[in-house]
Amino acid sequence: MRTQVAIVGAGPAGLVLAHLLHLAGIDSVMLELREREYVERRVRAGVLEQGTVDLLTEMGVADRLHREGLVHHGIELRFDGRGHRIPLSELTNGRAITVYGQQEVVKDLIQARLNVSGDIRFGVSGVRVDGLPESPIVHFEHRGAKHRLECDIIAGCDGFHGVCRDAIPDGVLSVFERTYPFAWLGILAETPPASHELIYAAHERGFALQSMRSPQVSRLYLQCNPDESLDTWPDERIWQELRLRLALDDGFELRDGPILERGITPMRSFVVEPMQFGRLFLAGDAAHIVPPTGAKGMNLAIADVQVLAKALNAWYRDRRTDLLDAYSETCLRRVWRAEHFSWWMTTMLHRQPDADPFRDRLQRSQLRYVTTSTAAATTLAENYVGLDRM
Ligand code: RFL
Ligand code: PHB
Repeated sequence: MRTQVAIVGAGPAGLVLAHLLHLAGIDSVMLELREREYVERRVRAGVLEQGTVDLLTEMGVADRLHREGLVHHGIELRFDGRGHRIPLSELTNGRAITVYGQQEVVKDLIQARLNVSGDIRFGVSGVRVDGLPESPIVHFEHRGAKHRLECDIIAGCDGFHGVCRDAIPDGVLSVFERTYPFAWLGILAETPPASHELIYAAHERGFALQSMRSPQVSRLYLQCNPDESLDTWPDERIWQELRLRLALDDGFELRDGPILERGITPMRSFVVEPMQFGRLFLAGDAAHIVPPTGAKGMNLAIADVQVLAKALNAWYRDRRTDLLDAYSETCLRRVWRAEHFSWWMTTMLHRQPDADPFRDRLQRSQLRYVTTSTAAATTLAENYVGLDRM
């Protein structure tokens, strides 16, 4: 079997890449470990930058996104019992974010691939990358048969726990990493969001976030310990803790409802450099992770493949290698900006487990500054809505 680009992983990065290549007349085969139903149900990110929405719109895969997505022009930072709105659009020449679940983006993209008879194989196993750096081959098993896929390029879009990054020989990659001494407990609940904008709350009991998926469904998060088990978080405890951390001096009502989904996510910052090795290109979580506080992970994954698709197009069409050669460098500029922003938001909003009065004072000062200085709020706003692409 042969294709031009073998794409490993059908998350946002792999799916957007496959579709962009299709639009440029480049063939791909996409290999996904999980079954379609699993991928489409995986609850994760929810915030799309303006640039992500613009790209999906240009690609012709955003009809439902425009019908059902919730456009937000501001977010709230809440601390000391008071809320402070950051007017994102006012501070960024009218840019906005759209709240639309990652699994909805994934569903729309899978449908778009299938509509044009794109080759996506779900439920593959034993994916193995061979022939690097210059003659890439992907071996895999699918529905009981072994396959060998020859290709010009491999796009490693297989997330943090994938196999592509590990196919790069020792000594090639530099790893930059931080783990945080806390995690997020996330729930999806059938209850209307208590506020129509996202609320990021810094509280002495820990961080809390109110987000949403629709006018009827809330997405809520609580800072917890990384080694905690969901068993220690019965529904009543989750709602009580959310109410305490999101409380306002002049009253805030959070109505509970059936919890549809729950999970605990550890928090880390992680980057490998470079993001390419010969004909293998890493994109999205396969190359970098950000803590979710800045809402950047899915957006970065999509921005990477936007760069990769453009570079591959120049290579196939004009035999130009400059954009492919510069892939890693181009992506890493955006990646490191998002790494900094996500680390900064995380540090400003979370409680450190080892109480340190000096750090507490710095944190409080930073929160006051961001919510009272237009210059500081603009820094937050322009990073949150996303910097210009490419
Ligand atoms: P994905 O989505 O992990 O997709 C990788 C795909 O590869 C498959 N795979 C393999 N396939 C074949 N062979 C193998 N050996 C394979 N190993 C793995 C996997 O099954 C999967 O389908 O990576 P991608 O495409 O790079 O996309 C990255 C995003 O998913 C991720 O960054 C975001 O979800 C992060 N994130 C957020 N990002 C945002 O932009 N905005 C947010 O608001 C936001 N909130 C979040 C988040 C992530 C969270 N969790 C659960 C990690 C909130 C949370 C709680
Ligand atoms: C979400 O809605 O899942 C969400 C929103 C904002 C974040 C992270 C996750 O920073």
